[in-house]
Amino acid sequence: MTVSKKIVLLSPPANTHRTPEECLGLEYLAAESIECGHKVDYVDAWMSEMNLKQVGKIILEKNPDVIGISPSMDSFQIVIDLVLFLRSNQYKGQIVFGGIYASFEAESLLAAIGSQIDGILTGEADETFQEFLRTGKICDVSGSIYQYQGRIIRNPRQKVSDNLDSLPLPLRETFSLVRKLKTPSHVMGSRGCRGNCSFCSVACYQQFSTEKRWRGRSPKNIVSELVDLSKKGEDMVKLIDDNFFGQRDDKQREKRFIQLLKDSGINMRFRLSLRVDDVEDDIIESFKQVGLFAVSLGVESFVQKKLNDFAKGVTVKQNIRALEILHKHDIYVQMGHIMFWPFTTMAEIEEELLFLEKFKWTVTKGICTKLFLADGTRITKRLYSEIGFKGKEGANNLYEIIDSKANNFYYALRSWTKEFSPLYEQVIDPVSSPKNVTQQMYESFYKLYMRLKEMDLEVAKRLIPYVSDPIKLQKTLEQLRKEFSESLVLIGNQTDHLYNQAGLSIGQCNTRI
Ligand code: B12
Ligand code: SF4
Repeated sequence: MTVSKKIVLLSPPANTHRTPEECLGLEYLAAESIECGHKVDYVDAWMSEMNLKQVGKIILEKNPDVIGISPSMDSFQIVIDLVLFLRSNQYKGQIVFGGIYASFEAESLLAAIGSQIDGILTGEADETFQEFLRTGKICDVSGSIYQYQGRIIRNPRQKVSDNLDSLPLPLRETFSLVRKLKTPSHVMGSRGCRGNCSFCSVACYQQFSTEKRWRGRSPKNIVSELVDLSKKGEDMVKLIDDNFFGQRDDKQREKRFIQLLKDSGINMRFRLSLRVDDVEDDIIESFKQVGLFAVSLGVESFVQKKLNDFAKGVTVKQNIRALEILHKHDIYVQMGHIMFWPFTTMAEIEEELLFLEKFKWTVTKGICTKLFLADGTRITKRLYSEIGFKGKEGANNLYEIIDSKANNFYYALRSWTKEFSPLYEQVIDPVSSPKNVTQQMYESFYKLYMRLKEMDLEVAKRLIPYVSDPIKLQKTLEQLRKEFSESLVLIGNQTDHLYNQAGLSIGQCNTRI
């Protein structure tokens, strides 16, 4: 017989200005724990804009047997401070971490507070978290990493179920907050990705739990969740899958999904992520008919050599074709694009800029995008041995660009982008998150975003002639700042106005005890 435990599951406050979104992973664990007879208090401190003191107080009052926390890159330090606060206030229960960040950063988390927590449950924890609640001993649970007598112990990998339909639906206790913050509800249609790009954490995160690259829920199971959400009043969802189109089965799964969604009669806008080799004219058209309005698309580069280095498994031609199809169907595209990596050259930058200009209607988080080197990925391992790193910031290993002209260009562009990054984030967030605002409001934000993008492209073009001369680069930057300052103030005012009209607010940083 299972002993019922009192659990707090916590999505911690985060040190970021982006607007908070729900933590679906914890919502699954909450539903699974309730199903197994445990009493769960679900605390989304990020969405409720709690500060650390408030979170600490709530947890101490509840005094649960187990606390499960999902730290992120932006909450790493906060979570450490919270654990120390709880322990110094005589909290004696068990504490476990899990999720992607904790799995990859297990060693640094254990180095910081290994003696204060039970440990980390890596990878998908639908079964292992229940096992931990049952046994109470992290050393008996597969896939755990913990500290024992000062040493770090890694238990062998767990086995996860391939049948995602058997999972209970996630707990939606934060639904009213989701609606208040105007973020679409998150829905998971699959886990993993059939791609295996060298820089991607998703592909290697799967390896904590399974050999399989991709596992999908059945269309029926997904649509029944969408219908449930619609009955609650939801009209926009973000399918958080990294690759909604997982299988190579002639799109049978997707076609069935479209049919069932049509039959359900619900009215739901949605956004999903896909690979460029999944983009086909007819399927995009059918998806649009049932509510698809935006996609996140991993293009990454318009230089074939870079695509090969990133193991994207696609060609520049396929990238172009996918973008053209999506544009033809008026789908907003949030395009993953990586301008800089250690081996970037000026010739490549000029090539990329030509395509960024051609596809300037895509949404990118600025144009000064640099390859993120998370631990665990193949490219991080390769570059560590080839070039070494300068240090680490969050989950990102830091490096220089080897070509000096490309490096000068990067720093100049970064200095331009950094100065306006709060404005950038404010303008882009409703478009890229996306926010659940009217289509008309979405378009207004998009237009403002386009003005920033055009400015960026212009700045890049004007900096290029001076890449071998840092002094001239600086002077040109100053001149550009002066030239664009009035327009930026105007965009800022218009953005504030739109935020007011749409009832949106900017994320707060509530990270101090
Ligand atoms: C939705 C999402 C977000 C959302 C919501 C985050 C949240 N609160 O959960 C938003 C948009 C806010 C977001 C922001 C960011 N994200 Co994000 N995000 C995702 C995405 C697409 C899906 C996550 C998800 O819901 N998965 C579905 C659920 C069911 O799975 P899960 O979360 O993995 O949970 C399972 C296990 O991990 C585990 N688990 C999770 N938590 C816990 C806790 C405990 C105690 C235990 C035991 C187990 C456990 O059990 C769960 C069930 O099996 C992932 C990609 C991915 N596939 O994971 C990227 C991803 C996690 N994000 C990423 C990044 C980089 C970011 C940002 C830093 C981006 C940025 N530059 O701003 C920010 C960080 C901000 C923040 N504070 O989180 C990277 C992480 C890379 C890395 N190595 O760390 C990913 C992998 C995307 C990618 N392809 O690179 N993100
Ligand atoms: S296609 Fe996207 S999600 Fe899949 S492995 Fe590549 S980068 Fe990761």
